[in-house]
Amino acid sequence: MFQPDFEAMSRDELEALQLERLRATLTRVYENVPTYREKFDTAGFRPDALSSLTDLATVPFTVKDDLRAAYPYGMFAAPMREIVRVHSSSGTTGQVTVVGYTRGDIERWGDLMARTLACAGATPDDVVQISYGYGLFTGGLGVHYGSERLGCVTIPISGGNTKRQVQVMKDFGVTILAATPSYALLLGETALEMGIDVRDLPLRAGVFGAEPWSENMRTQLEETLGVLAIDIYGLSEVLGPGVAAECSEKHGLHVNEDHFIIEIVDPETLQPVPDGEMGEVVFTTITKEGIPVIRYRTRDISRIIPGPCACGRTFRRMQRVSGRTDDMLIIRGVNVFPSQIEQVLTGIPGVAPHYQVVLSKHGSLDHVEVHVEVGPDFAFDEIRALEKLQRRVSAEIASALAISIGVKLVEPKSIQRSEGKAKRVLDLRNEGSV
Ligand code: DLL
Repeated sequence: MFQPDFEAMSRDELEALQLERLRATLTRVYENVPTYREKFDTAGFRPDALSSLTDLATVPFTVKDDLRAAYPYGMFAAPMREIVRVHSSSGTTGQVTVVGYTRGDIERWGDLMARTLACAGATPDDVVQISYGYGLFTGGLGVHYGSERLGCVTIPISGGNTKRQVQVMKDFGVTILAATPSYALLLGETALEMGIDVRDLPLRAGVFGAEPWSENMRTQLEETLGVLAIDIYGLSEVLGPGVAAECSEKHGLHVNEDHFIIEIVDPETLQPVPDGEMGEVVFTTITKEGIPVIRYRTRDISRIIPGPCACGRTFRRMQRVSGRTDDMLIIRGVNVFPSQIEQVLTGIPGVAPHYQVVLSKHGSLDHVEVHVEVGPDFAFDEIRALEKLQRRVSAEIASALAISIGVKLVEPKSIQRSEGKAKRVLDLRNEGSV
């Protein structure tokens, strides 16, 4: 553990610390951010009236639109002269949002990312290749500061130029890879094409996140790269990476609860649900200065895994995020996340872990089809074998997810590879009828 005094705190100590920090944060935003002042006033909530952590449930939520409306700096709670860094979300789902960090925020972020890397067993003897994108995306620089903080050799290679990445991994003696799981897969595939088996290299752990991935994908990555693969989670509005991470037990992600209060709420009623039940993840930051967020609705779906963890960390664990409410497909009434389809596909021999869910219009009806590549050794011109495999894929999806869905097997390498977050859903519904 990087900070055992915090990571293994007793629950009582932790809750006392949370309450103190929460009070300070609520006062800070009330005094400095008009959006919060208005929200709190309208709800009749006064920060000094908060007497226990359960009172948090009476505080209004914050949503992405609040940040958009305050674009670019309107929700900052520190004067601009104290802000030393900004990051921003990609804006693929609308207007971009901007987040700001004070020097103290950057330091704490470094600590939290050092914790994250330590969860993967990293020490100052490690060599960390950071293949998350650098820039306005929080992935690259987030991991970077954590790696330096821990004292690892830090390789700021960013995403892209995949052959060079493989060469660097080999030549520089990389032991830990930080990348999206889809990019890690591409790195492994590219290495094989270059005649390099990553399992023969010193690489021993991967910190993979920034997009949903399945348990079977973990097995594939661990087998093809010869690593311990852990899931790391975060979002720019709350911090970036460093919000939660799996330990080597690989059973849920420890939330850094001394910095973030997690709640799971029913996405319809917005009422908190008991530990163990699925719902939307809501975070309140309690140490951020630049842009604290109060009850921020992430749209990510998860649950708290009840009970202690064998690793000794006392922070509660959240289950891996299977998807976002915005990515959820409703297929004839059944809710499905692309990562659940991935879990099925990656368990079938003969198909490759490269897939896309394609939405189109047939007349006025929505049509859903999964495109998945066959494995590199599959003879694509053997029609019978192809039909057999296709039937198997359809049947396994039907049995696991209780939906019947079109499946199209496609040739190896025909699905676009990603160097960052993979695009799992291709929505062609506005591009005319098929
Ligand atoms: O993706 C921060 C990050 C960088 C996390 C590097 C981990 C590693 P955003 O670009 O703001 O920030 O996207 C945040 O990505 O709300 C989730 O929907 C999704 N996400 C992030 N990590 C995971 C994960 C970064 N481990 C959004 N599993 C979040 C599933 C994830 N989804």
